[in-house]
Amino acid sequence: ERKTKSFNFAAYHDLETIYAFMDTLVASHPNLISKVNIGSSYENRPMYALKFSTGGVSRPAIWVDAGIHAREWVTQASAVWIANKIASDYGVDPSVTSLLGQMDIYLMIVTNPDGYAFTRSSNRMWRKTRSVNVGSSCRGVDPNRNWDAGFGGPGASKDPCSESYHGPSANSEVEVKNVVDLIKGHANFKSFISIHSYSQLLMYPYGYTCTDIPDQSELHAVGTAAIKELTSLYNTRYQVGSICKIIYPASGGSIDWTYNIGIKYSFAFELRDTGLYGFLLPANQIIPTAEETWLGLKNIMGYVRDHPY
Ligand code: PAY
Ligand code: ZN
Repeated sequence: ERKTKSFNFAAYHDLETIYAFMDTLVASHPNLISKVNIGSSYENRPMYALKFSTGGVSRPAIWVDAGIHAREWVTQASAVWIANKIASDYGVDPSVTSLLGQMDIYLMIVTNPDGYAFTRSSNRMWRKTRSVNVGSSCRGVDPNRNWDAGFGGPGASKDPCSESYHGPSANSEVEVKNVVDLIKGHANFKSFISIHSYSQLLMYPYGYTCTDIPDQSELHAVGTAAIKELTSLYNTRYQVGSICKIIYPASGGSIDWTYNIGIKYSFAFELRDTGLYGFLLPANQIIPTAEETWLGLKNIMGYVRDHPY
């Protein structure tokens, strides 16, 4: 309690500090939060999800991840703030309380720990994993081109030196495989939300094709309602649409895979800004970004809770 209160949410932190924050948060909310080790990264760093649960057995659940792209620092930083917010709002905010009365939330703050460590130590603009590519001196695979959905299709590169290199095969990246295994093993996720930056977008599938999904009109309405909440706080403008239509064709993305395995409420956020600072968003925007994002997220989560399927 004392330590989370002194944590500086308005700063970017290294991996060790984020992991220490998670331990402190779990220790101060032992009946609500546990740390789930879903496996290790390529360079052998542990990958942790925070599980928020008030009990039950394999309750319907919502997945939220941040930082699958290493350089998108406001996403990991916002996820830290959001973890703390969920913990402190449980029992206080009726919508969080009722959500956690029925569902579990899994929050993975640093989905690409090797890449994140590399952005801190060597190259602030690193996006990919850090795996070695056979036959190339370029390292890393784009972990958002490596999922088994339209793998190797439009908007992905077969060049290991490209920022959007899809990798040798779907799930070749252990970081992706670890999440895939957790999702499949759990088998009761109702929503999967991946947090990226930047561009101020709320997107739904597909990325690998501009063909509409069967649930297009519902997801568009859910997204539009969520963005209305998000924008209400600081007037940050967002657009809503499919990945393919509002940003660009991108195959092998996480939410296309989760949608195709039956997780209807699959969304991806692109947080602030629209390019002025881009990935280098000043730290004084972390808390406002996290606050507004949380309003959008909470709106989606409430909808998911109220629309079981
Ligand atoms: O799932 O968010 C998605 C697909 C679209 C993103 C992607 O390329 O994976 C969009 C980019 C991202 O967040 O990685 C947008 C940023 C600004 C970029 O690097 O181009
Ligand atoms: Zn990204």
